[in-house]
Amino acid sequence: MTIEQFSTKGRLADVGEGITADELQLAARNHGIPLEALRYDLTPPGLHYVLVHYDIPLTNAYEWRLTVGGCVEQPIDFGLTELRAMGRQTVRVTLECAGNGRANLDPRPISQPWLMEAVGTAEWTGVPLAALLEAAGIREDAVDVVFTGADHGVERGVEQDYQRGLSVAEALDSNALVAWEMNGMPLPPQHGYPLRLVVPGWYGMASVKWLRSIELVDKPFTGYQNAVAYRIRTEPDEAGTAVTRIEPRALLIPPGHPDFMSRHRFVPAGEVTLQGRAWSGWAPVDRVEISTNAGATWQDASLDASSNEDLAWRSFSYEWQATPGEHVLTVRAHDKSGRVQPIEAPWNRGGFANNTAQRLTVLVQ
Ligand SMILES: Nc1nc2c(c(=O)[nH]1)N[C@H]1C(S)=C(S)[C@@H](COP(=O)(O)O)O[C@H]1N2
Ligand SMILES: [Mo]
Repeated sequence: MTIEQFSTKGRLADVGEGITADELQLAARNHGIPLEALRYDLTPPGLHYVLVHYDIPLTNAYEWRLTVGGCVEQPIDFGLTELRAMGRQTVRVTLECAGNGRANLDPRPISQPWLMEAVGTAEWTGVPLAALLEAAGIREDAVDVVFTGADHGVERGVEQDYQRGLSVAEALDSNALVAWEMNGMPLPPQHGYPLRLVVPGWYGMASVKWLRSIELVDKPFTGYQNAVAYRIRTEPDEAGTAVTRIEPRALLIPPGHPDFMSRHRFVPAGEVTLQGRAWSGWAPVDRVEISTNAGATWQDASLDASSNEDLAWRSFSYEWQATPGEHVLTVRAHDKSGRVQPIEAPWNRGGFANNTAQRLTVLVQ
């Protein structure tokens, strides 16, 4: 075997081709939120979605060093104790994988086969990234900031550390945090123990886990995860556009009870309170619409005002008079920037940023 053998372009499933063993292997490692766990304001860490490109590294908080270097006045490195002494801020953030929705696309991009469950909301505690950059002193020639994790692997024939870049302006203005706690506890291994970046509003790929280095560079960063992966393309060889912030999405907590195999829902007739969560990385969600007849007519759901914090999800609810028979429930989110979730989002080769509306078929008895 040679590394070159793995340097294939992203593949699309053939017509009628089912989930492959490679996709199943990814799906068994990288799990989504069980949709009923949308009931928690804060996702308990074991129920938060997980996405790991390579292996979860074995790490130790006592020995951990984070270096800040490159185009800075004074390179610094920090241990966990020093970072804790720099300040402490807690931010509620909804993270979503950029590949959420991919497995429902036709043709299906072969990769982690998310349906719509690659989301979770946590309170992350750490020090603002801006404070670390200011401590090191950003030099005039700095253009991008490169974040490197401790995990290492091969992706389409390219051996690499997991790395992502942000522009200096994005790094300073995004309220990003270098976090050591999730929901008041040390980060679990799969979520980046002992230290990770959290970039509120951005798709998950920006929030580098097992963060060991922050390097300011004087040219636009062209690493794999910025320039090759995470680009919206319709043709394999085009440069495409960068995946950045989270598009608006609403998800219903599936009502009633499920069939084990198909997860088809059974709901007793009468008054049913439909509930769910809606979020957007561009601006807070300010409206959620719901349809109980497959999109023929729409009503406004009521939004919970108390959860309208930052860019974290908001809960919504709607009282439905459920009549016997089969019904298709669907929801769509609007945000304060004027973005509206589409019923069907346009296709792209990576299956990125696809916020096609959820459709949930229920049998009312
Ligand atoms: N070091 C490192 N950071 C990473 C990843 C990774 O594979 N390695 N995956 C990214 C992707 S694609 C996503 S969606 C989020 C997932 O974060 P979570 O597993 O804490 O939900 O982590 C991001 N940060
Ligand atoms: Mo992701």
